[in-house]
Amino acid sequence: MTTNSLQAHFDAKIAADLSIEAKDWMPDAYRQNLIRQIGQHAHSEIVGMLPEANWITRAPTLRRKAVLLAKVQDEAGHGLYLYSAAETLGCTRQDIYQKLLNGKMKYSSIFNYPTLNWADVGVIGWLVDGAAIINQVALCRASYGPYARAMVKICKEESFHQRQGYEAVMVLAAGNDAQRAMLQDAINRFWWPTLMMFGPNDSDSPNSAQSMAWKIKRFSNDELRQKFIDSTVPQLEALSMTAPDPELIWDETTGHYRFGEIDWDEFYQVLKGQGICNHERLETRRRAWETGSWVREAASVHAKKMAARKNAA
Ligand code: BYC
Repeated sequence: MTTNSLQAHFDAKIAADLSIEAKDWMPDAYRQNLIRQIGQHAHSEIVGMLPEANWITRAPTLRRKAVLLAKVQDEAGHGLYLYSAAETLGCTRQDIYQKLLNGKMKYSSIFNYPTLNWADVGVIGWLVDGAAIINQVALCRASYGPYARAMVKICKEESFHQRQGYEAVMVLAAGNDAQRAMLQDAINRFWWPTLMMFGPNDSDSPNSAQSMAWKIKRFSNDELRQKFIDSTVPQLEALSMTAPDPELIWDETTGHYRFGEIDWDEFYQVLKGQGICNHERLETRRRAWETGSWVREAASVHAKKMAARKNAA
């Protein structure tokens, strides 16, 4: 088949909403765009373990500790499904992981903010996992099959994470003045960074148009951000808490909340590595890579021995 007919076949599958699978022909730009997005997504899961893991040793009860441990382990699992999905596109896990460690690939900006108190853990589950679900439910219909299928399992677990986060903040909201103040403080610090998770406004998003044409993204950054705000503000009100946005108001005519301008300077500073925790997050991952070298070495020796035994049999 000529490149033109392969391209026509690919375009027809996208138009018909059929999945593109690993062995199918695909344009190189589609492949590279997916490696970029899936890789960034995988790195986000792995770096995203760190802010909450900070509280495992200080969880207020044994039950909270067990739940938090399980949640953080789930995030590691999400990273592994996503690295596997990226590998189906022909890149190696080692290569894209090195690109995380040397700063050539991004991870979600949200994980460059510190977790200062216990309420932050509940707020991450509720707001950050809540935002992730809105984004990821749409990705369950991404045109690339291995990415879409990984998303289905991830979304099931993220729903549980969001529920546990909301349950934790409900307890604080029903607590004493100090607990309610701690919760409000956590919401104040995480509200805007959570809105930034959806990426730049559509007019400033260089990848969106092509990703939507390829049906990798089904909704734009602004559409998903609006969906998140519309579904989250009633939850905020149910807690008798407020968002740190004086312009947040229900608009009868559009049937959506209107909200203030995001601080895009802050967003781009964080992307450039100037956020509060960028340095610490990458250093932690680099240290884990170095101190874990013996595990990789032992695993590869074991794999070689097993292969030799199989060949000899
Ligand atoms: N942070 O053209 P755009 C989780 C980058 S973890 C950092 O709109 P695109 C969890 C973007 O990559 C799950 N970078 O890009 C884990 C691009 O840069 P490059 C987190 C961002 O790809 C543990 C540039 O800005 N979810 O749930 O069309 C505990 C221009 O943007 C961000 C995902 O990773 C950002 N916020 O759309 C708890 C979702 N926003 O690559 C929870 C998967 C934008 O050109 N990713 N950039 O150098 C996506 O859905 C899309 O990649 C985005 C951006 C919506 C984020």
